[in-house]
Amino acid sequence: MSGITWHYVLKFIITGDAAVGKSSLLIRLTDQRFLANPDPTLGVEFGSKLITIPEEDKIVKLQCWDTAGTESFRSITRSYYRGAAGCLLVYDVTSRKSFTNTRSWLADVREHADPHLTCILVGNKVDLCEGDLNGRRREVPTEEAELWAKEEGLLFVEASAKSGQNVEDAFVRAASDILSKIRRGVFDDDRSPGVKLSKPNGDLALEQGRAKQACCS
Ligand SMILES: Nc1nc2c(ncn2[C@@H]2O[C@H](COP(=O)(O)OP(=O)(O)O)[C@@H](O)[C@H]2O)c(=O)[nH]1
Ligand SMILES: [Mg+2]
Repeated sequence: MSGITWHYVLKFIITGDAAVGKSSLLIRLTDQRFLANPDPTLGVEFGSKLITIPEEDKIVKLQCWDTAGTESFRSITRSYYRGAAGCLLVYDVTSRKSFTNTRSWLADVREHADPHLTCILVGNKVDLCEGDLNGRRREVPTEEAELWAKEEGLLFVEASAKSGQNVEDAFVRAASDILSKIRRGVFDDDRSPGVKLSKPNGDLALEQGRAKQACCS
């Protein structure tokens, strides 16, 4: 393989309550599929994907760490926050409790991750709210979540891992924001642990193999 395969490698974490659809969002991003009954995440899982950021004219390799939302794994997942450049903070639009809990997940992220990290609030499962009848299942109004995201300086999107709506867009928007921070000198490229510049002639297959080994050893 010759030439630059990607310009940046960005470390992302996906966090939020159990069952809001974190693993499903990652599977949708990397495999373009949806599982009605995915296995519950034990600790941390890993997925990787190349995306293009047209506004910055860059190819980015996302390395995503999907964390377990249950209390028993919380201390493990915290150690994965360190060095992340981006975060998907996920709740379920049909569960007010999961939205309320994003406050404590955000506090965790702010305590353990890079202060310049880009965070996008993702209201997942919007497919469950489509149509008049299903509209009643919604427990978190879009405007309320949008307002809170703005107050906290988070990006915001509603998505569905089931239909695929806005899933890649959520990652692209966050990655694009990170690249603009790199351009403005907020992130210090190579010196920020969650941001790595590509090596010319980088071998994608080799890098992916290494990442898998690192996560499973
Ligand atoms: N209808 C619908 N169900 C979803 C969506 N995303 C996830 N689910 C379901 O919600 C449950 C929990 O999903 P999972 O990805 O394991 O959540 P996690 O614990 O946050 O990783 C599973 O039964 C999924 O099939 C979605 O966008 N729409
Ligand atoms: Mg999971």
